This record gives sequence, structure tokens and C-alpha cells, in this order.
Amino acid sequence: MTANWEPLHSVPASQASLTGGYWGARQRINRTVTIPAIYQQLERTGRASAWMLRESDERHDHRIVHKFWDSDLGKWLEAVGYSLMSQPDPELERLADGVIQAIAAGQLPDGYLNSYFTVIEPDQKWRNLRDWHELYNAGHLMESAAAYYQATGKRVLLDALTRYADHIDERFGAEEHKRHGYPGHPEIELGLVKLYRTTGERRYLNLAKYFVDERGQSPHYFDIEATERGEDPRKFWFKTYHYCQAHKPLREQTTATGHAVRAAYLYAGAADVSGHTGDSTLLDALRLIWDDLTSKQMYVTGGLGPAHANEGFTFGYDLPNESAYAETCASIALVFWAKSMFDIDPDSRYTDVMERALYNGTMAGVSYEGGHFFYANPLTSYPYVNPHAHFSGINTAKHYRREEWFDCPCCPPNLARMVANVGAYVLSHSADTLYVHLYNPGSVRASLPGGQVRIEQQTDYPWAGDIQLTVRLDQPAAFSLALRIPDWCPGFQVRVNGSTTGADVQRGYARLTRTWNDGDTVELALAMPVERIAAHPKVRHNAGMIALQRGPIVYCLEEVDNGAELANVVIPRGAVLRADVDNALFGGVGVITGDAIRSVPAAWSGGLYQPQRVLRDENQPVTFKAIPYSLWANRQPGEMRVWMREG
Ligand code: FUB
Ligand code: ZN
Repeated sequence: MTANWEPLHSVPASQASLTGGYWGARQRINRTVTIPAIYQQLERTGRASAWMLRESDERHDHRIVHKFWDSDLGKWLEAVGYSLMSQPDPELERLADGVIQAIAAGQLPDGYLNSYFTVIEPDQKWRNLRDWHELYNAGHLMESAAAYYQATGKRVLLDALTRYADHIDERFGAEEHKRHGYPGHPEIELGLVKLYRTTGERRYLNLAKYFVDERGQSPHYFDIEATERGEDPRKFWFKTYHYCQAHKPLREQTTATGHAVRAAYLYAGAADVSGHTGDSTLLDALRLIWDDLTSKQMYVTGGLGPAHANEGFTFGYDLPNESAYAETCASIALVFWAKSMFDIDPDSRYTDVMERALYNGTMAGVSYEGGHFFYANPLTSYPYVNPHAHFSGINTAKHYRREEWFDCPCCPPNLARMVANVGAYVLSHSADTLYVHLYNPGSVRASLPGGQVRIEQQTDYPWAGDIQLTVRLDQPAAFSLALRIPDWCPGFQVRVNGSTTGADVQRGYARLTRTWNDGDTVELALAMPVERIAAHPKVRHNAGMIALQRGPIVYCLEEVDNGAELANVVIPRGAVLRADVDNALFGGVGVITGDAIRSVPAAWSGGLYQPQRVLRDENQPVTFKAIPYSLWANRQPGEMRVWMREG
């Protein structure tokens, strides 16, 4: 079924100036520490120069190790593009231009563009879409090309990637003479849609749609290509195509399944395709999957994918804390998907999740100082004895601090591009409605048919719920300003030009419809109490426990503030919980304090188990301090818990 619709518009990062507050500070750290630190790692590991190697180059065999190196460089270039949009930096631009020249010079005459398969295994191109990430790399480079062109107007990367897209389009598609393949790791769908939006070339959108439509069809392409390689398709190393969401066509899928990053990239790309093609059957499927994911398979932090084995989903309500995988990239992908869903189905059910994943699951992935990263994001950490010490990336006795880099470093540059582009997530707009999703000091400009509108914001969000918005216009204009009333907010008030106004809340947004004049002000007061969050009774890992949340921020206890053995800290049901801003901590962040008890059984004889009748409970009164989960592991190493015992 197709309908006549277009997705809502986002504003590019160039139109958003997040001058201060939470995102202003994080973008400054991203620009000054994270982006340069990642480049150093790209250079140290040979990724930045891989494109200059040639097949005949003897250095190549030990320098190119990953089939998806290009994706890391692509994400870094994309981050640079977004960063340049809001903060010109000639030196950074020169560095990126050099990298881009090398990439373009590495392009083969037929348009093919992939450092690994150009240099290391030139005769293996396109032989294994299931595992070898060629289309995944292409997608990341396409996204970077669109961003870099928008930032600088320079076409070198864009031209290289449109040539590559043409090359791919000639090879894959529904036509008889083309291969009926699609990526094992979705991503190219997102890249092709961005190329389409940037160039207007509809073939790129059609190809993205083809990749979505063909996925999981029979005869199964991954079987066909495996047979062509002389392999038995039944011996697929992961055993099931659920892993890559190719077990059946997407329109027949109802649950979030398999590898979490692959899944969320696919869903985000499919949402974009649905938006631009008006295909409501895709939207119907995505809504079902969204409901499954957000009501049964998402951590309170917006983390996705509990399992290490598949880096992904298991089954409903299976959300272990200590062994959670919850890859940083998966939360970022959820942010992408949520925004794409909102833009075709405007409802705060998407942007509420977007905000949760952004402030918690995503931002936990980078240290406060900006140069260290988490790959997995557990919700409980007991660093001295972690049974999963053999998994890289999880916090273990050896690895419980964030790392400067990983063998598979997909998360750091993903985080850098997300933070650099967060301005694009502040609002969406149609011809007559401006939806404000995120609250942060600064301004965002949007073009409506009546002219440019600039929305300025002043606020201490996410540490306080008062937001002052000022509308800036060249001439009066009639439109609706729709302000998100977050799902965590139990009550709100709106004043327009100082007068309390009743607002019509539709699908989670308070709509103020009027003819706006330059300088009109809106004050939005969102009640932001500390909330004790309980998990669904089927989440067995959280039985009898609560998590603390205030506004969009999920909090945690750390050993450095509360002592060790946090499992013994019990928050009484009636305890008064105080919210403050601690100006001495991380430049000023929200903290929650209150009275708790430490339940320590006295007279423990030393054995591992004892009959309870011989014990006497000794409840020591203590005070506790909780900090934002995203900021854990920035001070002395130690335990951490999001879910705490309640008594
Ligand atoms: O395979 C490419 C990326 O590496 C995935 O998205 C991550 O989960 C990691 O496996
Ligand atoms: Zn990752």
C-alpha cells in the first residue's frame, strides 16, 4: 500500500546552535577531544592510510586487518562533517580533505570503493554479502559523503560515493540481469537515503527500498551465494538468519531479533524508505517491531541486546544487568530509528525513547573527558570477579574502565557522529508545525513556507524542567509550535507571553497554534520529580528492585560514593529522595541523595551458607548518592548499580 506522504523535515546540524548546557558541553568535548583522539587511533592502526596502499604494496598484508575498516573512517568523516557545520575548523577540514583525496584516489575505474577488497583480496569482491560488510562499509561512506558535502559544499567524496552507488545499483536489484542480494549487516539503506536526499537521485532511494524488500525472500540469497562459494549454506557460522534479520521478509516480522545494531539500522533505514515511498506496509511492520522492542526488550537506559553471543536480542523480558551487552552502537541506532519513526508517524512514543537512549545508553559510551569509550554497557558492575572477563569490551577486573580503542572500534566514531549531529534531533517540522523534541540552550532554525523561524531556548535541562523558548521571525507567521511533554513528566504548565495557556496535547506534544510574532515567548514548566522506576514483573533480574530516574536521566550508585557491596544497600519505600545539582562533579550534574539502609546480617560465622534462624539482621542507616548512569566509571574504579534493592 502506498500513500502520499513525505517524512517530516529535520534541520541539518548547521541550523542548530547548541551554545551551552548539556549538549553544548558535550559537543565541545567531542570536537576538542573525541574527534582528534579517534583520528589518532585511525592513524595508529593504519586505517587512515589504508586507502593509499595498493595491491602491489608489500606492507598491506599486516596493515589491513578488518574487512570493515572503511566504516570506522567513514563515521569519523561524518562526525567531522557535522562538527564543521556548527564550528568551522580549517585545520580539521584540511585533515579530512587529505583523507578524502586518498579515498577518491583509491576508487577503481568502475566505481568500486573498498580498501580491503581493493588491496587484500581483489578477486573476492561481492562474493559474501552475508558476512563481509562491503555494503555496510559503502553505507557509512555514503553517510559521510552526504554530511561532508552539506558541511563544506565540496563534492570529491560525494562524487566518489555517487559513482560507487551507481556501481552497486548496476550490480544489485530486481532486474533479471542483476544479483538479488542485500547486506548481511544493514546500513547501506541509511546511506542510500541520505544520498537520495542530498542529490535528488531517485535510483538511490529505489535501491534502498530494494535492499529492504529483498531481505529474507526465497530462494534465499545467502544460501545461493554460499553455494556459489562451494559452502554448505546450512553451515552458516551463526546457524540462523535471525541473526541478520533475514529469516523472513521484514513485512512479516513482528519482533526485534538478532544482532541489535544490524536490527536497528535496518528498521531505521526501512522507516526512511517508508517515509519517502509512502509504503504503509513497511510502517505497519515497523510499528509492531517497535512495540515489541520497547515493551519487552529495551533496558531502562535505552540499551539494546542483552546477549554477547549474538551481540543482540534474546527473548522478551530477558534483561540481565551484570552481563548486559547493550552495545553503544545499538543505543545510537535506536536514536536513529526513533527519529525516523517520528518523522513518518509523529508521536512522542518515539521521541521519548530517543531521548532515553541518547542521554543514557549512548552517552555512557564515552568518558566525561572524551577520550575513552565503552563498547558494552552493563547496568551492574562488580569489577573484581566478572565471569565474562574473556569478552572484550565488557567491564571486567581487567577492563572495567572505558578503553581508548577496541580491536573492533565501531562504537567510538559512531558516538562522535551522534554527538556532533545532535542538533539535528532537536526538532522536526512540516509546513505548518514545528515539533520540539529536545530541550537545550541555544537556537534552531527551520524554513517554513512563510519564511525562516528561529526557536531560541534557555534552560538547565536535563537537570531542571523549566524551559523558556523565544520565537524569532522576520514577519508574523501562523504555525503550530508543538512541544514534547515527555512520558516521565507527571504535569506541566505553559505560558505564552507571560499568560498561562491551555495547551492541546496530541500524541505527546502540547500544540500552540497561533500567529506568532518576533519575540513571542513560551515558558514550559515540566514537573521533574525523582521517580522510583519498577520493571515489568516478568523481568526476573529486577524483581524487588527499583531504578532512580529524574527527567530523562537514569541514575546509578557507584562504590566511590557509597562504599562496596552495593547489593546490600536497600532503599526504603518511604525514603525521601532529594535532587540537587552537584557543581563540584563533572562541571555540574544532577545527583540524587537520600537515606538508605545497609542490610548486613550480623553474626555471620564465615560459611558460605547459614540457616537464617541463627542470623540477626543488622540494618545500618546510611545515606546514598546516585549520579547519572552515563557518567559512571569516570572516577575511582569500583562497583556500579542501576537497579537497587527496595525494602
Ligand atoms: O560488524 C560491524 C560492527 O561491529 C557491528 O555493528 C558491531 O556490533 C560490531 O560487531
Ligand atoms: Zn559498536
